[in-house]
Amino acid sequence: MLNNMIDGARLMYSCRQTMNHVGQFIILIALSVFGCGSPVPTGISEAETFTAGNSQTRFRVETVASGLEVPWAFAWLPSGDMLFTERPGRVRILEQGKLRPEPVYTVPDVEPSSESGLMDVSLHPNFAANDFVYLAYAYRGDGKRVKIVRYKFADGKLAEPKIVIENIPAAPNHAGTRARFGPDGKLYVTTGDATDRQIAQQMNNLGGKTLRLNDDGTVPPDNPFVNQQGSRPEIWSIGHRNAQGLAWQPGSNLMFQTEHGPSGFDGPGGGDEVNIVEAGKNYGWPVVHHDQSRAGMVDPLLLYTPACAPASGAFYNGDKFPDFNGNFLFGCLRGTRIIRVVLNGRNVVRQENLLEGNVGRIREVAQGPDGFIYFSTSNRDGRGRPAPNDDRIMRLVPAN
Ligand SMILES: [Ca+2]
Repeated sequence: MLNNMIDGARLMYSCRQTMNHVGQFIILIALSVFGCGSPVPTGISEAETFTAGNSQTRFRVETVASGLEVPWAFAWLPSGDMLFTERPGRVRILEQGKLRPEPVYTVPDVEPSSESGLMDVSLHPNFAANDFVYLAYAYRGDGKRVKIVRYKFADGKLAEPKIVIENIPAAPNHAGTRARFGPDGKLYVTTGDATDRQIAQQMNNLGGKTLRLNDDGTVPPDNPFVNQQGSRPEIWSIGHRNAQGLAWQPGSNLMFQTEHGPSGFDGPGGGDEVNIVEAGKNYGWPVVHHDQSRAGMVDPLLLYTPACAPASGAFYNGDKFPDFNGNFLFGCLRGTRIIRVVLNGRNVVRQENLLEGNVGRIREVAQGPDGFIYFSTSNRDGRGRPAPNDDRIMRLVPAN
C-alpha cells in the first residue's frame, strides 16, 4: 500500500514535470483523461487468488517478464518459445520462459511516435515449413505510414525482409494495426483512420478498414470489392476507426474485432466496440458511432461508454480454464482490466471484468500453447503510471 502511494506520488510529480516542460493545454487535457487522471494500480502479489465466473474459477497472476517497454503483441513458435514486440521497434523472445536480454531484431525504419511504432507480430500458418514471421509497424514514407513486412526466422534472428503491403495511412494516433492469419489462411489487417475520419468510408483509401491479403501481399480474387471500380481490392470491411483486436471464434470461424471509439476531438468519448466483422460490410465510422444506427451499417455487438480502450482480442479454448472455453477476452488500456465475454454463437450471454485496477493498463491478451492466459501491461506508453518493474508480461494460472 505504502509502495503504491509512493509510486503514485512519484507519477503525479512526473506528470507535472511533463506539463511544465510541454506547457500545452491540450497535453494537459490528454494527460488528465488518459494518464495522470487514472487511478494508481493496486499492485498484485503472486500469492493472491482471484475469482471469476461467480467464484467457480480461481486464478493467480504470475509475472513472466518485466522491465519491458510497451509489449504490444505475442506470437508463439512451435517450440513453445514466445516472440513479442515492444513498441519502440524491438522483437524480443522468451526462450523456455526466460527473456533473452538482447532483441531478436530491431526494426531499422520504425517510427515510434505516440500510439504507433512496432505493433503486431504473427506467424505464417505454415511456419513449421517456411519460418515466415510478419511484423506490422509505422514508418516514415510519404508522411506517416504503416507497412507489413515478412521475414524468415532463422538461427534465432529475423532475416530476408520482404514488404507484404506498405503505404497504409497512419498518424501518431489511430494507426491500427493487427495483422493476423484467419482460418482461411489469408492475412487480415486492421487499419486505423489515422485521425482523418473521412477516409474510413472512402473506398480508394486503405485507412479505417479491414484488409484481406494472400500471404505474399497479392489480392485474393474472391475479396468483396475486387471488381468494383474505384475501390482498393484489398478491402474486406469498411467504417472502422481504430481496431486493435482481431480473433476468430472457434467453431463458427466468425471474425471478432475490438475497436476504439471517439475520444473527444472526433466525437463524444466512449463508444468503444466489439464487432463481428464480415465481408463487404460497413461498420459505420464516422457516420454512426455509440448507439446510433443506420441502414446498411452494422451495429456493434458490444459498446463501452465510458471508454475502456480495447487493445486486443483472443478466444480461449485451452484446458487450464474449462469455464472460459469459447470466451472472448480482451485487454483494456484506459479501462485497466481484462474483459471476459461469454458468448453463445453471435449472442452475448454475459461479461465480467478481471483484474480491474490491479496492474494498470492492459494491452495484449492471448492464450499460450500451455493453456495459460498471457497478457501485457502498457504503463510505459506515456499514459500510464508505471510500477518499477513495468512493463510486464504476465499470465493467469489456475489456483487450486
Ligand atoms: Ca462502428
